[in-house]
Parts: sequence; C-alpha cells; structure tokens
Amino acid sequence: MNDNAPVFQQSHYTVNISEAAPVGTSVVTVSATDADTGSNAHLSFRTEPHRASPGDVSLFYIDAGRGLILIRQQLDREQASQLMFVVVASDAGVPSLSSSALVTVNVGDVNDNSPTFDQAAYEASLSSRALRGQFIIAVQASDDDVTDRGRLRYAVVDGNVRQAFTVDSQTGVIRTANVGHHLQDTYILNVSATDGVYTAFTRVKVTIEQSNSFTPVFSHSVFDADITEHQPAGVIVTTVLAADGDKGVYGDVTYSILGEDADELFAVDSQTGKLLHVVVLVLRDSRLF
Ligand SMILES: [Ca+2]
Ligand SMILES: [Ca+2]
Ligand SMILES: [Ca+2]
Ligand SMILES: [Ca+2]
Repeated sequence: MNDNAPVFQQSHYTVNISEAAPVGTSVVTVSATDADTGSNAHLSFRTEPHRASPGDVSLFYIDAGRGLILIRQQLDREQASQLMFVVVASDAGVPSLSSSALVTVNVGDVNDNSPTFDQAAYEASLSSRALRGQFIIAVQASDDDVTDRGRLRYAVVDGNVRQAFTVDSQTGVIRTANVGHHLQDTYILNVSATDGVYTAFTRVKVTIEQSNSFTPVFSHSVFDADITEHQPAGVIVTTVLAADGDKGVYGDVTYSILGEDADELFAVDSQTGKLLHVVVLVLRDSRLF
C-alpha cells in the first residue's frame, strides 16, 4: 500500500556555480527516500518553475532516474545572479505521491564583459597659466562584471605631448603635469580603462585658453639708426622688433612712439615696427638716438 510520500534528503539545495561553466556541467544531485516497497517506492524526479522566477527552470535539465541536475543553457551572471526552481520527486504508486524541494543556484562571476566609458568623448578647457597638479576632468568607466568594480585602471595611451597631463590610474582624474609656455592650443588624449583583460578607450579634448602672461621684449634695448640730411620724408630709418612669449592674440605686438616731439619727426608702423621719418631733417649730427 502506497501510504508514504517520498522525502527529500534536503528541503533546500543551494549550489554555487560559475557563469563560465559549460552546458552539460552537473549542478547537483538531489535524492529522496520512500518508506514503501516496490513501485510504491520507485522514485522519479522532475523540475518545475518557481513562482518567484519561473523562467529559471529552463536553464537546467534533470535526469529523472538519478536526480542529477545539469546545465542546459549557458548561464550569465549579468542577467541573473541567482536562479531558483523546484524539484519534485514522485513514486510510481497508484495514485502517485510526491514531494518537492527548492534548488537555489548562485551564479559566480567571471570577467566576460569589457569596461565601457560613461562618455565616448570628453571635453575640457584649461588656462595656459595653469599650474602643475590642476584638476582638468575626471573620466569614468564601468564594468558589468561585479568583480571588476573598483578594479578598473586608467591610462593615457596617446596624445600626451611632452607629458603635459597625468591620469590617476584608479580614479580617472586627469590633472596637469608638465605645463608651461610650450603648451599646445589643443590636445586630444586617448584614455584607456582596463579590467586586466578587456580595454575600452575614450577621447579627451583639452583646449588651452590663452592668457596674457608675457610682456613684449625688444630685441635690443637701444636701436641705432643713421640718417642723412635732406633725405626725403618717408624713408625707413630702421625697424624695431619686439617679441612676446604669449600665444594667439596675447602674443601680437603693436608699436607706437612715446616721447615729446618724437612723434612729430617720426612715425612707426604699428604692425611691422618700421620707423619712418616724416619731415625732411636738417641735422648737424647724424646721430639721432
Ligand atoms: Ca510511496
Ligand atoms: Ca556573463
Ligand atoms: Ca570586465
Ligand atoms: Ca561576468
């Protein structure tokens, strides 16, 4: 007489298995006993969905006779880190009696995803007067693999002319390093983030905002010029030249004459520094300055 239902050895099986485990890997063997005899104690196993996540059961296959559960479809921890299903044991009595147990599968992580940067490109600007160590921008990448979180490492792999910048390998913070008057107008930095296996890249465009840091400096402190008497007006006496260490508009030099009476006798081309005399001179001495 079939008066005993099967009894599982455990009411709840918990298994840890890597998401990298191939299809066909054995997960666990469940077992149950039945106090009856003959077909009333002959057990077969099947799986059933769990109400909380009914799709999980399709990832597994059970050997009905042995209670051996195998992976039927590749697991993916990034999709589901914990899977649940029910396993049922039935005897062959008429009517059949059955009981069930719960199987929980914790899916272990492997590094099977590349990091990705939060932005495909970043832009920042920087004063040309910036000092070493100044913050420019922080780039950030993320990784779906839970074990890679906090493990990503950043580096500037290209475009860092004269090591103008440095990136903190752990935080992604980019700062000035070797800065000075040699700074370019723009930099395109190629920045990488790696989890040790997979690497992602992003572009950081740094624009240098010019500033007025330098005073123009004449090439000579005194320019000597000779001029002959009765020379027609408009002849170039000499050309003065000054240089300015700034770039762009702040490096442009314009010339003008200061000094009493000098501007009545001479004119300077504000752009070129060419010095002309504007009246015919009658001089006793050719030395003007
Ligand atoms: Ca039974
Ligand atoms: Ca995965
Ligand atoms: Ca990864
Ligand atoms: Ca993973």
